[in-house]
Amino acid sequence: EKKPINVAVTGAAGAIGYALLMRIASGDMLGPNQPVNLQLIETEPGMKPLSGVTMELADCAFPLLRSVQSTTDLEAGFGDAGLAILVGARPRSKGMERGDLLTANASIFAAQGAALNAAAARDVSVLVVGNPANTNALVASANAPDLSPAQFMAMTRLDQSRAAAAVAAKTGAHVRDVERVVIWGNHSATQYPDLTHATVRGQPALKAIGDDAWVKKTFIPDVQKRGAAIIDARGASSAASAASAAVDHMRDLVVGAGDAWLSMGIPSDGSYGVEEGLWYSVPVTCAGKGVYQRVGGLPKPDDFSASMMDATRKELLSERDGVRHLLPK
Ligand code: NAX
Repeated sequence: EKKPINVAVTGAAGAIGYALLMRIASGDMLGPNQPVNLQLIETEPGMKPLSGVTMELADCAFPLLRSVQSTTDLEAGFGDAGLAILVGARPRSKGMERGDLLTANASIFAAQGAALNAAAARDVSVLVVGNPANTNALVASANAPDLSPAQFMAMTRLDQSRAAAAVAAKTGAHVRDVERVVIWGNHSATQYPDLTHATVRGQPALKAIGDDAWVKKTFIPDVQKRGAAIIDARGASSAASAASAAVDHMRDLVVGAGDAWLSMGIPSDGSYGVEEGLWYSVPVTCAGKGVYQRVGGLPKPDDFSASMMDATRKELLSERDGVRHLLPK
């Protein structure tokens, strides 16, 4: 039998955690032959609801679930973790300014970066889901000097899937037939969902859609604001779809995804005028075993794309300015 993989999840008692843990434990994320140990991290007030979730995990009698540990201690929770999914974050409360939220969350991710640095497996892959995800990934990595920045990723997979689903609906194709949709930049309303390289059934998506006004006036803003539309309809933010995107991201990273283009927020290498040190979403391919590679050699973006990519870059810069005091010199 395969050796179990240790998967750490923060915010495990939250809405995303509830959906995510079931998918990991059932084998959806790492496959039907891969046992897992769950290492669940919560706040003190989160421990009681978490005990209910772990009762349910036991009651599911998942054949692949080898052990479940629940803790408030970061180093214990991240100990020897091969995969870490950082979901727990402070939600925006009434009257809270965006800057306050940024700082409150950044201090959480500074502590988690330091604990990962101290305790996780040296080849750990860290996926940041909690918002503001890109800047939280930056802060966590900055506090983990012994791990490579490339090991920290911010999740934009949900945005990618939302964009692909919108294109499928528009063209009457199945979502599986929509490829190479790209999310650039921040996981926020400034993100740029880009169809320049996308294909539908192997044909250029922009040609299949044939409606530039729809792309610019409907598709892009709808994808950017999809999270708000779900809150408006459901009275709660997307949870199952966010969990599903995290499962997809980690599965592709660990198992590999051939030549598929997948978007993730990773440390910039300076391309597209994005300064190094920002976590900016770009297309990558995944070879498996935690290895990903940026898609290179793309033609220079046209003026519209360049201005969209620049706007989201500027937002990430200003977020970094807001957390500078938490970045070690
Ligand atoms: P919930 O409020 O339901 O759950 C969050 C959980 O995290 C709570 O149980 C809380 O006790 C715990 N928590 C808070 N601080 C913690 C800490 N320091 N250590 C460990 N646990 C901690 O939120 P949920 O709906 O699950 O959303 C979680 C995060 O995901 C939010 O920041 C949200 O904005 C973000 N999202 C990110 C998405 C993405 O695509 N990157 C999409 C969905 C979601 O909006």
